[in-house]
Amino acid sequence: MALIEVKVPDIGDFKDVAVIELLVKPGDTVKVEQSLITVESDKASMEIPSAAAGVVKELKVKLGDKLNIGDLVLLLEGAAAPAAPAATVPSAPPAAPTATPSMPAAASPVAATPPPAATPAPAPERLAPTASLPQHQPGAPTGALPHASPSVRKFARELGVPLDEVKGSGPKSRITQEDVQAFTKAVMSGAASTKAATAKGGAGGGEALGLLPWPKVDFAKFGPVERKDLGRIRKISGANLHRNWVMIPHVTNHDDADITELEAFRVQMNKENEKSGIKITMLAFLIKACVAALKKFPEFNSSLDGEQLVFKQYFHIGFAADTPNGLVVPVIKDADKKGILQISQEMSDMAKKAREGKLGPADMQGAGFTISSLGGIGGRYFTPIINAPEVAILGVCKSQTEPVWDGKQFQPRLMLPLSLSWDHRVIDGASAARFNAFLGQVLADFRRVLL
Ligand code: CAO
Repeated sequence: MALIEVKVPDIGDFKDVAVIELLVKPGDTVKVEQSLITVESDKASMEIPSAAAGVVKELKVKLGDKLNIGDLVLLLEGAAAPAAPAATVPSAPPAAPTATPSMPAAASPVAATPPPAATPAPAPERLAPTASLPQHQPGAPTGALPHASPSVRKFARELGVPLDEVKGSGPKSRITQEDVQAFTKAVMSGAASTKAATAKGGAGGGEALGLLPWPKVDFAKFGPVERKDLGRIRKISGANLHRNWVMIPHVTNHDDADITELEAFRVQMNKENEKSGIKITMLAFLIKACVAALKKFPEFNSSLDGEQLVFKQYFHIGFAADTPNGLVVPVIKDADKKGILQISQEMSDMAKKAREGKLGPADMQGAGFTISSLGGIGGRYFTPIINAPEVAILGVCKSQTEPVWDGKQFQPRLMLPLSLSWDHRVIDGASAARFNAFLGQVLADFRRVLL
């Protein structure tokens, strides 16, 4: 197979530009115009694209090397003959590296901050006439700019990270992609704040989204008040709910399930099992019905991990439990392998432990899907918030006897309101409607669970 020499193209008047980043390694497959290395002069940095497609055979440069036009960058093994070097300078920046699994590229509070004014500003001076790559231009009117390669700049810009607030850990305090990720994580976890948020008071990070500051009111002006610290569970669940609400594009589909026969069966079973001391609950049936739906629609039992979906082959179902200290979500593990009686018993034990504040971390971990039931309390429909990293949650409210048209006349049927919230990055409305419809069919005729 032909070996192709990839050389430094025409980069204008710049001489002895230093190699500051190697973006490929031997064995990598590269496309035409894919960035191979980043070079930097004392005025600007830019990425050198590949003139041809192929597999990297050998890198001919290392970090710190000084390069000039025509210098050999690497040898490619490939069929395509290289284009003329000058024509290889792309007119648009190459794609930024993908976000790592630990920091999904989803919208986040910091992602919504206005991009740093400096990065998209038109550069007064270009490395090469056709190159639009250089972003780090000390001569730009926006003043001193942080030290980072174009790909890191693009990455930061996409996340809305203000680069001038990121501390660089690379040579000469150069900001690396890892620095941008660490900054984002610190802001997300509340361990750090952007200057924009701090300047405006920082309540809940809303200012970082460009929102008005949280209203500060002297309530005592209007009447007597009492202040109480938020409890530990409320603080933890509040922070989690807030993150999930802001980061997940939620949609909720509402539907109704006819549970007339199922409720009659449940009541009958409870009568027959009175002596066992185990009360069969509607929630136990719902857990089993959801397992059947998750088997049929596996994306509802998945999690986003960077650009991959993780499909779980286990069926661990969380259920929201209201306690005097706040909301907790115990998990019924391997619900597919358990019967209704066992699930009812476990739920009752776990709900008791939850109310007594005795649940351990293991009791609340590993859920692939969650059910939040307000059936014992009331209401019609609501919008449950997805319990990340899950991608869907089912809310159920109080069932009511309603007139349902059977084609000839109205029949009194016991109808259970369902509210399914789902992550639109993973699930579409049609799938959600099918999931609810299937759930309705199973609840209407529980024999379908066996199919
Ligand atoms: N429709 C009508 N009645 C229902 C029902 C429904 N969907 N679900 C339960 N009920 C009835 C039960 O049959 C029971 O009636 P009886 O006492 O006459 O038998 C009564 O309501 C109480 O049920 P329960 O709430 O004790 O039991 P459960 O299995 O339904 O729920 C638990 C257990 C732990 C989920 C519940 O106690 C709880 O904490 N729910 C709140 C969850 C919550 O807060 N979700 C919101 C999260 S978002 O903030």
